[in-house]
Amino acid sequence: MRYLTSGETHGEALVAIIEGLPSNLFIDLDFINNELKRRQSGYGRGGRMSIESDVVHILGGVRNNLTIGAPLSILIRNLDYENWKGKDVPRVTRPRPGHADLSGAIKYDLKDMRDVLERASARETAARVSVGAVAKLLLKNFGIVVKSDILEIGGERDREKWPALIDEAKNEGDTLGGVIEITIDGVPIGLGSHVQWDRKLDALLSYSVMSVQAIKGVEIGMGFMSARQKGSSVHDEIFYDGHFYRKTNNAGGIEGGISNGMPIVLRAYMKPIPTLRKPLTSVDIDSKEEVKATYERSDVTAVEAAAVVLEAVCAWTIADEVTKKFSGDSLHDMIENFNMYMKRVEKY
Ligand code: EPS
Repeated sequence: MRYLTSGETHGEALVAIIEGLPSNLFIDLDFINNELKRRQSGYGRGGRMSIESDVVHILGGVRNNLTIGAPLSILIRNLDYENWKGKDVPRVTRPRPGHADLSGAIKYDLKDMRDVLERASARETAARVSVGAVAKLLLKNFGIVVKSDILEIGGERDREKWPALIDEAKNEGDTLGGVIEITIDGVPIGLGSHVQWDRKLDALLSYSVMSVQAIKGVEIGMGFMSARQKGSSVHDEIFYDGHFYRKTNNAGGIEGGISNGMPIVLRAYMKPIPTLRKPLTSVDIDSKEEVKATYERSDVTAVEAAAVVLEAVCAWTIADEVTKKFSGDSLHDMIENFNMYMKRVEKY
């Protein structure tokens, strides 16, 4: 499967096109819209979220709530567009450190960095959450469930302290990042492959995770800690009791680039949003003089939103692997292929 997104944060709409979905998949609009609602929530979000109320409009690929094998196109309107339409918005000439502003403007030879930030904005993740929601609907048929858990905000593990920490950052005109854990339950043995670099499941998931705005690191299972341990305390010993099983899951469900039947566990590290109300030092691209970076509006933290986005991109990657492994033009063909494979695995 493949998908593309299009659209700018204050443009008319965001659009996503998914190709390669099997036919006869039930497109549950309530579920998709609820995922979008989850992405919009969370303590520390900025003013934009009180303007938007994200809902999908399916433009193609579905009849009578079922996919027909054709590309699925999704549109999410930006309600804020009405407030920007036809307005003479000022040029952005003071790049924000940490954002795409400066590098994007130089790369594309744009004199107004608004042309960069409009697309670089994490608003684009609304489109990706809608795509991920469709992936989750597909995965449901194979008993695969993607969940997220926030482990840290602003370096703090105690969630009772998060609201106060977020308030403090807000008062200081600052922002906070965090750590998010994704768990994928029900993944069968055998997604991904050891035989080629671009088929390794851990690599594919990492690519998806790192493609999410503001994510700076990803680890799988014991992850970075495993570099500091001896092999005997890292690797998950193998047992047999009618079926193969493990007592530990330090591998995070992936060995040699292949899912091993244990839950897939990964953690993503998100940096603080680079749009600061108390801006950092920058340089004006016209005058070349030292200035403070642009600030219009932003979130103090979007870690809760990022958790939903990460679920979405991981769901996509797993769904893509499921469609490769149990390939079929109709969902029923895929389920038959899946059941046949699971029978073989059981007998191994
Ligand atoms: C976002 C919409 C944006 C920001 C945020 C994510 O709205 P606006 O720019 O109109 O305030 O709240 O964007 C960023 C964090 C960013 O770095 O660009 C959204 O819908 O998630």
